[in-house]
Amino acid sequence: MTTAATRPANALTQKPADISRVASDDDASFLRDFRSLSTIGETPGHGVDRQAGTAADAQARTWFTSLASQYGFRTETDQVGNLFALIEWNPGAPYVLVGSHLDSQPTAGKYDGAYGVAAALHAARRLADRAASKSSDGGNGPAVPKYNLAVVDWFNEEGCRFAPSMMGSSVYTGKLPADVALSVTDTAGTSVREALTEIGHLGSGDGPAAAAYAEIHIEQGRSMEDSGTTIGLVHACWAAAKYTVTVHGEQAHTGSTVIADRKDALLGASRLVVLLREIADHFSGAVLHTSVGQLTVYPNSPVVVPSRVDLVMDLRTADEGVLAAAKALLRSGIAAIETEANVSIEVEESHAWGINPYQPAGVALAAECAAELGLSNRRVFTLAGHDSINMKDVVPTVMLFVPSVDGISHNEREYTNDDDACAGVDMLTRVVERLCNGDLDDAASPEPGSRLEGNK
Ligand code: HGY
Ligand code: MN
Ligand code: MN
Repeated sequence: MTTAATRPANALTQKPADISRVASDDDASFLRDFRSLSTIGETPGHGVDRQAGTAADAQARTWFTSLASQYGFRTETDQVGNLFALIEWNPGAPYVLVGSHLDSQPTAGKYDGAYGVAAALHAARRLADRAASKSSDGGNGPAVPKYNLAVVDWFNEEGCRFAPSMMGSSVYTGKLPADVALSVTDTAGTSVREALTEIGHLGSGDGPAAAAYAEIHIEQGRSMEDSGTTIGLVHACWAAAKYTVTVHGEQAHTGSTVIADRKDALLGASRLVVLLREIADHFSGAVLHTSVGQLTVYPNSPVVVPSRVDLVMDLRTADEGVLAAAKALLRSGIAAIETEANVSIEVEESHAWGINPYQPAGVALAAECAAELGLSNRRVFTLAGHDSINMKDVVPTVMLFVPSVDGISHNEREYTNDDDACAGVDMLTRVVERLCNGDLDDAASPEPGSRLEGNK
């Protein structure tokens, strides 16, 4: 079987429904830049490690600013490290934002987030070139766009070093106070403010005012590959509920303390891990995904019964009813574990989002663009979180996917073939061109009145 690991780096998969794309200089230029980005923070397993606010993240941000300045875009950084490359066509007009994130999970793939930022820079460069050739042909080309354009690298989308995830876009959209974000610390006690200062990327202000937002990302699942689809039109997201949990026990000798006297925090935590899987199994049809992705044991000595375990629980589903039922099972399961394992368990819901639709007009606009370009497309859910989940609550937003080979994600073997990656850049360019022309101005926002006109 051909897997992401064995597939050649330039493998092409042409889907029957697509009009054959002819590889262009634009494709070659995009792939060259994306490959250079992929070497930053590269791991021995050919993935990347660029956790937010680290030296590798800083290097990726320098890659961004160098490319932006090569294209003639001005760059600025806001108060929580969101990095923007701006093209101003209409002084005073708000911006269409397009981007994703350059930070990664530890031992991550090269595509998650980074593909979307590289694609956004290239889409912006193509649109800037077109606008420049229009002004040099005496105004006979297409009209000057209504909105300005800004490419964005959202700070700390992944949330692995600093929780919560989608931190930069949460602050930008007013969902998380900047002070709270800047005060978050990693496990070594370094705050976001200190990390950004250390890498020289603590900026100021709120960033440019947004009129609309577009993002392209790899699917991180296999539905598009299975259906032979090149472009995913994201119409809604799964709900997520993340909990930070502390299991309290009592430190004791692993050899000498009799079993009946033990308050073993790790036993309680282990039962929680199992409980989460049992709850997922309880709902047939795979409509609920549950995990514990992080476990910190104290004092973590071979000869000590642990007194404390911190962990993070993550529940995702496309069904609010399932989520409510899962939460009820979780509550009763936790109470039982406290009794059976002789521990106490503190639970805090630390980050959550609901099943909110993207604006249907944005999905329709994206479908039109895909049809114009002859690219196969279908409506898809996003199971993972994205900065667009925040942005869609405040401005008209288009979220696009390209296929992930074998659905592999948060793994060094994550892979998208070059042809799909390049088709995605064409698609993003066309969508952003239409957003800059104001084609989604009438799209209702799920929370009317919360658009970011006052963001500046
Ligand atoms: O939680 C998430 O899905 C994320 O950070 N992308
Ligand atoms: Mn991502
Ligand atoms: Mn990710």
